[in-house]
Amino acid sequence: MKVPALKVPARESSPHTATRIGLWLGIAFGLCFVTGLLSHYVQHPPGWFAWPTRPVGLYRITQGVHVTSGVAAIPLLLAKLWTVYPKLFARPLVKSVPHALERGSILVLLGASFFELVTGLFNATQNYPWQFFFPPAHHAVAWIAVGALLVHIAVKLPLMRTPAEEVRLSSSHPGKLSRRGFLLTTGGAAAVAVLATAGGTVPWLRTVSVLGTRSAALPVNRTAAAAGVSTVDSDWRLTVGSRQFSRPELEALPQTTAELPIACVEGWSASARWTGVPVRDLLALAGVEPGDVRVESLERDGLYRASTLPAAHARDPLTLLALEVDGETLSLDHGYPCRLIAPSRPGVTQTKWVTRLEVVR
Ligand SMILES: Nc1nc2c(c(=O)[nH]1)N[C@H]1C(S)=C(S)[C@@H](COP(=O)(O)O)O[C@H]1N2
Ligand SMILES: [Mo]
Repeated sequence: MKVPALKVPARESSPHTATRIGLWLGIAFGLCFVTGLLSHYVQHPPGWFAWPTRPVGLYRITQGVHVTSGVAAIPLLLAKLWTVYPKLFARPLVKSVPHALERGSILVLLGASFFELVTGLFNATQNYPWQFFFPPAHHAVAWIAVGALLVHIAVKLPLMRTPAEEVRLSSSHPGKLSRRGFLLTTGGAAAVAVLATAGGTVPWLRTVSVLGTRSAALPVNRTAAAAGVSTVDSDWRLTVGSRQFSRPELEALPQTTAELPIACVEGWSASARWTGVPVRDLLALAGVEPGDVRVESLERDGLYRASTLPAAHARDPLTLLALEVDGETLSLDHGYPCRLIAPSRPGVTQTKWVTRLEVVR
């Protein structure tokens, strides 16, 4: 349909602004989706997936991008909605098949996007109302959102190439929002999002440092008390294959010290200087060939009581069974008597209170 171009008053939000925001939103969604998928595959690696052990802060970077792009997408999505909302209620509701597709895709896209951004935000603020349900749901709905986004873009692409149409749609906005007012709205929403993730959460949560909190100390994710590891018996031993090591025996082995981050999936990360025995040395001492290594903790039944170290990480000389952090014996909360710390791994897999290493494959 050919529509004559209309003059857009200078104060009105221009199609240029709407397209710009759409583009930024697309970039934020793209970054968030790709880094989210990476995080999913790192935690549940399919056979074809290999995650490098270097740089040591790789997961810290990808997950930081994931959480930041997700938080940034919230005000961008609201801004995008603001620029197009009259269209959402335009009649007739359905004009043609492509039009119905476009409307349907927008509805799905909006629902899925809000679900992702809101549940993600809750998770980033260390709220766990979805303890068991969150990761698979967040992952599945991401695919739905991306599917709807692709349909939306495919249907919209011919339209985007017709400036007249864009101008007509945009100039029908009744709000007569100035560019300045619009930017203020977007900025205000961004500030709210940032406050909700960082400042707003700190007073509610005693035990953890959250996204945006620049605390020098290393946060504790799950305390020993919460994990039910209140004391460690003096007869504690680390079992590696058929060998057993007491803590003094581990201390007597050659130690490696490395600066490595803990990068929690929820977005916070902190670097520390860890000292301990490389896992590959322990496997060698026990006479077992390195492979994927199951790491078990003293914890009875927590979600993260055990993890599996991929073979590449098990072989890496910086993958440690740490005994000390920043020159001090590990505290019980940080995983005493020993905890796993490996380069470029999600925090959930940095198992604390380790009791057994077993090559599983
Ligand atoms: N056994 C055990 N280890 C665990 C966890 C857990 O719940 N149980 N939480 C993990 C998570 S989610 C993170 S982010 C890191 C945090 O380590 P920290 O508490 O020493 O900072 O520990 C990991 N190790
Ligand atoms: Mo975590």
